Amino acid sequence: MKEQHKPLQQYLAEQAGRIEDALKTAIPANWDVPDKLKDAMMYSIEAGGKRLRPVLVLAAAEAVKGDAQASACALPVACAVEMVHTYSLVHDDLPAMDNDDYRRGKLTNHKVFGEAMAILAGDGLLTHAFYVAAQATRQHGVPAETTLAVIEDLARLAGLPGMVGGQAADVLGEQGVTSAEELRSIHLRKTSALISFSLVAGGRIGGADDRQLDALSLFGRNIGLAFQIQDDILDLIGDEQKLGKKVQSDLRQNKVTYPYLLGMDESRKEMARLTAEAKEALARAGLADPGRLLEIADYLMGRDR
Ligand code: GRG
Repeated sequence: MKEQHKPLQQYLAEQAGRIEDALKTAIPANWDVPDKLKDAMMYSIEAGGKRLRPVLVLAAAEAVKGDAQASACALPVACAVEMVHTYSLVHDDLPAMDNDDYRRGKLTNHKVFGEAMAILAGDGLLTHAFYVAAQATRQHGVPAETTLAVIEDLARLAGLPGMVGGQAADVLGEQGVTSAEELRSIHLRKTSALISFSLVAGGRIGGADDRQLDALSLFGRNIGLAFQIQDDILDLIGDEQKLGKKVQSDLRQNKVTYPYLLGMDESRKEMARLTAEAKEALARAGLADPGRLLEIADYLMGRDR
């Protein structure tokens, strides 16, 4: 049976399982690392996120090659992006940023390990991600040129013109964001950049040409924005359920969101428009088997967590 004929939920669960197994051994056992630091890093890694970004790395490699086995050598990069994503959540939850007590249904890292260790766990996850990505070449024979391009993309898209820059713009502009354009610019950096990275990285490892990489990048940018809109909608619905009434704005946490700026209906329309544009770009890119990625784009719009 071809991989794409499996039900999506089964595919997502199996890929998440492969990634979680690989993450368990990501820190070499013979390294001299304080146990507390390792525990703090693994606490957040194992807290059970959706593993969306690493699954996209694997699915993109498979889509380009048209072969479910093609993603084995992309596993180190899949682990690397999940480590970068997890570090961003650990740091985002700190008192100096969002000051959150819960994440992924568990106490946040600093609540369990203290602020200093949470900062270091985030630093450790970010730094180690680059070591892990390099293993694509060291252990899986991915051409060094390809891994170099992937590492360069990761530093850029997780970094200054990407996630870190977007988070800085968000922190600096708090309460000042007034237009959907400004909001889009922040989300493109905070959310889409890492999602787009994941697709392009998988594409590179699968052997995509430049046109296909451009299509994967656009697909990632758009589904990243759509993902963020659905995130905001789910947050708002969650709040309404908790409070038992309609919540008029997202200003409760100084957070300006799509539903706040555009309303629920327009936000849903924008999400559908972005997803349709993403799917069109991908369908035209001449990938060997784009079906699974197209399915994931639809799934993200309807997700409930
Ligand atoms: C601290 C440099 C730095 C950046 C933080 C990721 C981030 C930037 C902030 C977290 C807040 C937020 C709403 C970010 C947008 C991206 C997003 C929706 C993250 C949550 O991703 P999911 O839903 O999380 O994939 P899981 O837990 O499933 O992995």
